[in-house]
Amino acid sequence: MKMRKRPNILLTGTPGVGKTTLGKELAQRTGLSYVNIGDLAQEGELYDGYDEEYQCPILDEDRVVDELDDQMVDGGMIIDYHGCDLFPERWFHIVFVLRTDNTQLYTRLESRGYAGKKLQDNVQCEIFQTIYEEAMEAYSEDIVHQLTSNTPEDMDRNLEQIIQWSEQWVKDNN
Ligand code: DAT
Repeated sequence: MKMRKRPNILLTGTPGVGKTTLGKELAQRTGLSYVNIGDLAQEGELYDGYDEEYQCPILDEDRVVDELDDQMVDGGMIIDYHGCDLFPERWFHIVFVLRTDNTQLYTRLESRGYAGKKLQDNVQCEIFQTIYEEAMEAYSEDIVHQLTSNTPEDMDRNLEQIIQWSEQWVKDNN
């Protein structure tokens, strides 16, 4: 039996905007597979050097792409990462950039233990809508959508919208 085609979804945005929370719930509700790029890199040690300024390993982007390519070609994947221009454009059928108000984001990142320059830089990343602009450059503008992610109600609404979109995509492509 031929497998039904399923879409690939990218959830991106500044750290703390709610990608992981949304992505995991979405996977449960849709049966799509959720992959957190940070976790994948950690498990496979897909690193290429160390960033002294931010005190974190540097992602080996080529190996991450190689690691996931077969699964992405098969479809049905939800990818979660705080960047988006490292992935091939052909991978995604839709790109969601989650957005959070600065004050809320500050509180969320602070309670995650971020402080000093790391905290400031991440909040600034959101203020300057860096990831949204990155997404608009890396993908066709008509597949890039911003989602407000301030409250649990926002998350419920976002979930419903993505589930509906996904169901429609499956109908249209099978
Ligand atoms: P990310 O994966 O983008 O780094 P996360 O899913 O870990 O973000 O969420 C960061 C924190 O914010 C976490 O404590 C859960 C909370 N959160 C996520 N989405 C939210 C929403 N829509 N409303 C309120 N809190 C939210």
